[in-house]
Amino acid sequence: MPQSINRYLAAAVVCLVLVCVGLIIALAIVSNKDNDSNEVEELEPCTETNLYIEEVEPDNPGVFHDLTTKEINGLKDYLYNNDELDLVRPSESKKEANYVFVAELHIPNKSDVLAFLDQRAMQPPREAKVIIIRGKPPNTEINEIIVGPLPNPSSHRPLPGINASLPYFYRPMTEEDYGSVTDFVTNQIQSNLGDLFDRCYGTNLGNCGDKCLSFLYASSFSPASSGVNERKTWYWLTWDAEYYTLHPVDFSVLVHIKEDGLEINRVWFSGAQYSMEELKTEFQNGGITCTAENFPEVNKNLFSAPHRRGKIPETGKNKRGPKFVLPDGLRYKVTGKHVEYMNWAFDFRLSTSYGPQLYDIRFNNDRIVYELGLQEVSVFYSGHSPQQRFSDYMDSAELIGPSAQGLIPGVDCPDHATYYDTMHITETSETADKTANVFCMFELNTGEPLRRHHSYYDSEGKVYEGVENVILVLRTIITVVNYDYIFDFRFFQNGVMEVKGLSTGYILANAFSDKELKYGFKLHDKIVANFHTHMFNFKVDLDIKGQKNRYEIINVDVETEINEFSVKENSTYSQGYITRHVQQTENDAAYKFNFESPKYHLFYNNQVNDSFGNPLAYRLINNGMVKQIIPRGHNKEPAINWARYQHAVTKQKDTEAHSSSMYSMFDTDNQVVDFQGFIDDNESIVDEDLVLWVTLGVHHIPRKEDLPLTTTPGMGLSFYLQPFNYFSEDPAMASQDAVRITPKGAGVNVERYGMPTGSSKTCVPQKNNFEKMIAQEPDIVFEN
Ligand SMILES: *[C@@H]1O[C@H](CO)[C@@H](O)[C@H](O)[C@H]1NC(C)=O
Ligand SMILES: *[C@@H]1O[C@H](CO)[C@@H](O)[C@H](O)[C@H]1NC(C)=O
Ligand SMILES: *[C@@H]1O[C@H](CO)[C@@H](O)[C@H](O)[C@H]1NC(C)=O
Ligand SMILES: *[C@@H]1O[C@H](CO)[C@@H](O)[C@H](O)[C@H]1NC(C)=O
Ligand SMILES: *[C@@H]1O[C@H](CO)[C@@H](O)[C@H](O)[C@H]1NC(C)=O
Ligand SMILES: [Cu+2]
Repeated sequence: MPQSINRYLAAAVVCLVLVCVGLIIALAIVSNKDNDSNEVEELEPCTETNLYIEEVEPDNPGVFHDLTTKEINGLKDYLYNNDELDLVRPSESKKEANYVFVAELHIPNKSDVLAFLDQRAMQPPREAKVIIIRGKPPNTEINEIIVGPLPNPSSHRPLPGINASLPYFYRPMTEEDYGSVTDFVTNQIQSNLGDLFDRCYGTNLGNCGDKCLSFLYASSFSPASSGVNERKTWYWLTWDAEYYTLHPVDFSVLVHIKEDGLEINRVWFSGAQYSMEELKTEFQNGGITCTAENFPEVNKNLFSAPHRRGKIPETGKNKRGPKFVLPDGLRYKVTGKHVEYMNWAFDFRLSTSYGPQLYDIRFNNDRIVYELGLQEVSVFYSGHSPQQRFSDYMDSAELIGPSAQGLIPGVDCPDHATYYDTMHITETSETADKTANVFCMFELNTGEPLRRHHSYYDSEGKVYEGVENVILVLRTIITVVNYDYIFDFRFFQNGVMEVKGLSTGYILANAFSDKELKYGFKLHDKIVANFHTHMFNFKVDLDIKGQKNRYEIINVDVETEINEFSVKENSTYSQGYITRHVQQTENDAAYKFNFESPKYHLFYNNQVNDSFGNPLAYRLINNGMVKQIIPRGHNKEPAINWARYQHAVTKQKDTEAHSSSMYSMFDTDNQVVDFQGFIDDNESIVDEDLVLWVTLGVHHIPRKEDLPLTTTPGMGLSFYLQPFNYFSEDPAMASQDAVRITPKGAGVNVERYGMPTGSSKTCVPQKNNFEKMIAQEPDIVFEN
């Protein structure tokens, strides 16, 4: 199966790395063509570029490569032919049955991978991690097993490091929750309360044409909030209009999902809670007074639907914006999912459970990071109504990988990006589900210099030197119900790496009531949107000059000393100075930001110094910190206990592979993955293999401009890994993107290090046939 892409860039991409002025002029000329067609030459794409595109899946996939079709087929043969496992296939009924919830690549133990990569040992066997939900009575449970060797497995064993038998009610959101439970709730509620809906909403949940009320949204009610170890979910009633999270009505239902059936526990209606019978009786006795609300008027001006509206700004009217061109073709190379770009190299994949993961990130062939991956995305809401108040999500319960869908060229990623597909095996995939265009990669000219200095005056030497900041971006975007999260991995030519998260998509609104104003603003006639906090957690397994690393904090302290150079008597002078502290244990390294004491965070191997005695270090810079405001131990806070710290550093263990799990919605009594436990054993972290866990987040108080969609500016969160005395100078000194200008006689000399100035030829981007492609393959954009 062809892995990838650029199917729609006809032969490939084209021209220049940046928005070249010539091109903009050219486009302007092209757009005026009708008027002056005789005078305009036909412009051509700059180059036909060789794309290093993986056309076929590798026969012998590398150690980090996601499962191939051949391996998936072998895995399925093994699983479904194994009597002991006793599994039903995805297309069969899963009611009271055992089935595969997720299967994906199992990364071998780090020591085995490193022996293979660094010491020419054999490649460790390829294996799959399989999560099996065993719903067949009497012994219901959840198991995680490792199956191998692929492509023709012969055995399986429990995944080390977690309880081999997990309680059945821990299971994440399944097809059942979205399908049969929703059907049950809809039928029960409509048959008992249909008259109430007719009276109070002017429609109902049954024969309602295109003006329906539906249970389109659900929030799990964690045992931490319900007080019982049971699987319960709030189902929200909303108008079924674009977009439904902006059209809730003040009605929700708490459903208990038992092993032997479903039960409606509570109904919330118009600011009060009832049992279904109570509400029904009260309505029949005339105790409910209401005037019918109207279904939103659906047209292009509906506040919740993004259609272009408003006066078009005069400037730029009917003109397209700038586009990128690649004058000399791609400057990166992708083989399988292995990337080489300038001095950088890395591998990437999309984990079904956890989303984007990068491995073996090297600069100049020197490993900096062994593994860098998203672990969890959470959002915790506040509110008065129970459906809003208890909406605390750990998105891995929805599976992060399959939440990434086809990216749209030109908006999601620049036109010149290349795209990569993935495959997932979930409870619904009878065959391997290929998902197209889940990653894009592109070079980006940030439009800022990477460095520059301009000495204009004679006295300062008359020299200009600067470098364009051109970086490589690997991007994926996940959509979890209403929210969209853009994740970027950005590689700079000066050895810096950035991990960036941005949020957009629809906010989750709540039906307006005065009681909600404590938590948010009224944004439209019937809705209020409440305060909530988005958080992301990342694993960064740093290997700086080998695996024996230290974590050192540089404190910036303040001294006030006598100023013997002042003419004033007893004058003092205050200034900062630095002190260096190697962190000894995992508890020392669990970091909570304090504005009063500025710090640098360094990671290095104490055995590798430069000639001045400095360790060759990398530094963490976290520009996306957030404060966890829920007190420790309260309600669902333990489920994201990684958020207690802006970062933490633990000793690497294969059994501590991830900071979170897809069970974290329901497992608060006995967390399957308890990140705090990684720290609590308080192991030494001096000269050990260290893993850094970084939390990013943002407090979001929605405002009217979050309608219809939340916009990205101001929502960017990122952390950087920056070399700190690691190189002897800026490693981007080697970049050919530099310019140096010096005086030459009466004129100037422009040194471009062999690169043409770009003005020799005017060219346009390659034609993009994305729209033709999606006409033929619509499932790139929408489920079929
Ligand atoms: C991998 O490491 C875990 C934990 O140290 C251990 O239990 C397991 O046996 C190892 N597996 C292999 C294949 O070496
Ligand atoms: C494993 O899970 C079972 C319930 O399924 C529980 O009784 C047991 O205490 C758990 N063991 C550990 C070590 O957490
Ligand atoms: C300077 O410090 C000395 C010793 O503490 C003190 O005696 C003197 O009064 C101070 N002078 C002024 C101007 O504060
Ligand atoms: C590197 O420098 C540190 C002091 O910064 C010193 O403790 C260490 O022994 C040095 N390592 C080597 C291999 O010289
Ligand atoms: C962690 O270990 C260090 C060194 O043994 C000790 O000083 C510190 O008190 C321990 N912290 C906790 C919370 O146990
Ligand atoms: Cu938000």
